[in-house]
Amino acid sequence: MTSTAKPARVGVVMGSRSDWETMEHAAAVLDELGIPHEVRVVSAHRTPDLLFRYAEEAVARGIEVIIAGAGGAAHLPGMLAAKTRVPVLGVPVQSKALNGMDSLLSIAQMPAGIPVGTLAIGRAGAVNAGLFAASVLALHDAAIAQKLDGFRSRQTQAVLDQPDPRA
Ligand code: RP5
Repeated sequence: MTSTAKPARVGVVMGSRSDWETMEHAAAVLDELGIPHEVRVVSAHRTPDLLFRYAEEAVARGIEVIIAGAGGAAHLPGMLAAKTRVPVLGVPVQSKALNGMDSLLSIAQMPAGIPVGTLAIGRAGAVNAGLFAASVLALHDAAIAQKLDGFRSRQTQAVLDQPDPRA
């Protein structure tokens, strides 16, 4: 699925359909900023060959950032990063057993040489991964830069407009 007819520039991937509840927040940010993206389930453990293929083809397909969400033994972001130079942003999904601490540590504790940019656990991490991807694209895309600046201004104004938390 792509958000528009244009080729995807960001890949939003996740280890399981059950991660969509979290990862839809990354896709929503990309939609809001008009960034063409695709959404895929790619499991490090259940579909390892697909994972390798996705990572190996990413550069040639024009994917500029990969956002990868996974929970528990969250190997997906690290393994993608191992197989492509496309920047990988990892979103730790909040697991039931350990509240996402397992996901966070699995994603963050990469060995030197293969970086994954690790975001916060859960929805905040997914939202920020979308915004981070937008920031990367905005470095060389004036239209995205303008949309991102607008998003940030509106967010700031919304806080300033409601200074009383009881209102
Ligand atoms: C991980 O295992 C997925 O990223 C997901 O967060 C977790 C549980 O997957 P399901 O059992 O819900 O498919 O690989």
